[in-house]
Amino acid sequence: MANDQAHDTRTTVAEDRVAAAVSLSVAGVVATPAQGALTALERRFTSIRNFEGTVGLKATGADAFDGDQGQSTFTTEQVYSGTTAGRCFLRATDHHGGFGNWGGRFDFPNKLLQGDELFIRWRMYYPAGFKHYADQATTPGDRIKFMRVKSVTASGGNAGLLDLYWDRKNDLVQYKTIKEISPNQWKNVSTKAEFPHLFDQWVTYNVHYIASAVEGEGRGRFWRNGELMNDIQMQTLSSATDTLDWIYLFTYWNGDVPQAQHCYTDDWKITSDRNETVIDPVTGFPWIGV
Ligand SMILES: [Ca+2]
Repeated sequence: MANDQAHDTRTTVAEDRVAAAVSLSVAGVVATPAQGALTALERRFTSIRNFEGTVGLKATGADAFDGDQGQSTFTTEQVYSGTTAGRCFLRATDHHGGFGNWGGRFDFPNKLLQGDELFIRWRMYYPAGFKHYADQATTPGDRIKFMRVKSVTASGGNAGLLDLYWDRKNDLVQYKTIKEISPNQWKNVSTKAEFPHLFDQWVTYNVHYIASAVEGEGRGRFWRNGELMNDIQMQTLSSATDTLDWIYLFTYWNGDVPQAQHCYTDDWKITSDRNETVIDPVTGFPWIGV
């Protein structure tokens, strides 16, 4: 099929990957509106968070995190768009998780149900020396929870999170995705060789989820800087009656903090409405775009 990455040598042949990513910004490569709509009309929403705010104050409000922002502030140190961005800060003393100190939460205006879909595009900046892993001496093997979609049961209980992870420092895999359930459903997204961490530059991520408790119907697609990392058939809900309710950026360091450090975030777009997306000209998949 035309939309199958396996048949698109622009993204499956290693030497074509750089050219494919570059081609997205070349004039003449025009993305067209995405076709079809999965999310029911009454559950379509779009949320923009550009982290415009008063420098030094907590990064919370209608243009930033809705809560759990902890130590996150508005800053001009690094800015992707507008005049400020969000600065996420982690203390060396934030051991054993430090929930609520790291990153923050974006609420959805409404719950998303099985069969609905979710598109997310955001920017991150990691200064040189930033460590994407837990302290290996005290908590060997711990992966870091990066971008997390909260799942809730019909009665309001915790149904586990749908997470994008940074994998272990010494693992060949770089990004992993998991649907927390019993047992957890793990999938590899990309390797360190293909997608090494980037520093002192803005990095753009795109994710597309289709919500389903059926692995063959659920979907996770992941891009970095316009390059498709993976297109995965995956279970994105634990139960067909669960919902997707909000997003965490970090919020929890999965093990001991290796050092005091910070990174930046800006220019979030979160939508369940395919009308807010276009077709990625390289893969043929719908996305928000770079
Ligand atoms: Ca901004």
